[in-house]
Amino acid sequence: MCTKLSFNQGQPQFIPLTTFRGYTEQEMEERAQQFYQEMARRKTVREFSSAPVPRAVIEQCLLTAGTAPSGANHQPWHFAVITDPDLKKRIRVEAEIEEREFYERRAPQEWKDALAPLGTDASKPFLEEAPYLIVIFGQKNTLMDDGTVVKNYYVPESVSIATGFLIAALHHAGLATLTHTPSPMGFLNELAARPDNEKPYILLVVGYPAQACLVPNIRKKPLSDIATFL
Ligand code: IYR
Repeated sequence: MCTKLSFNQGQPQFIPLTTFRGYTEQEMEERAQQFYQEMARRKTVREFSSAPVPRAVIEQCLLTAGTAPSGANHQPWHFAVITDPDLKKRIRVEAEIEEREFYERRAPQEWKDALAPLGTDASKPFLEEAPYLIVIFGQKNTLMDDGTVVKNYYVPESVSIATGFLIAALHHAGLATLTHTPSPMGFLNELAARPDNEKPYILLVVGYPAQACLVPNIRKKPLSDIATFL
């Protein structure tokens, strides 16, 4: 079971929405464009500096992730924040075992071809080099204060939204990330000491880019390819 939480208990209670901010149409366009530019600068990084990152920044970004919407507001996520060098090494060892299996045996050629432009392989030195590894777990259920077990809803969706918030927050704060998905990643439950009702979704590698860091020359799709207006 996961840690005890009390949330959403009892009858609906409504309070005035005081936090919403409206803007003029021009302001909205400017803000939308500025935020796009800010987010479009973000690149997934695979070469990290080992320079330390202030824990306060990570904590603040995790709080931002925790503001994400979730099924029934159950907030079915847990962020295991790993800085211990021995633990990082063990995670690297386990991840590389899975990755070697993936690249040498499990992955069909079509998948390997799709990954070719990214230049990825089974070697994952960043798991030791980056100052922070954040393992993002989804919780199938939650243990309430009164001892009852409450089922959670839309867990993958909720965890994915929170992860998006976290990536955006870390980028905004001036940090680089890598969304890493060793597969299968069940070994992370044991290494991060998380219970069986939790499933690891993503291992987020966080830090500064290495000096002279290179990234793949890839592009995002244009609007016409990603949206239709009906
Ligand atoms: N998990 C592997 C393979 C991999 C898969 C996808 I889909 C990517 O976008 C990138 C990598 C790895 O981390 O190398």
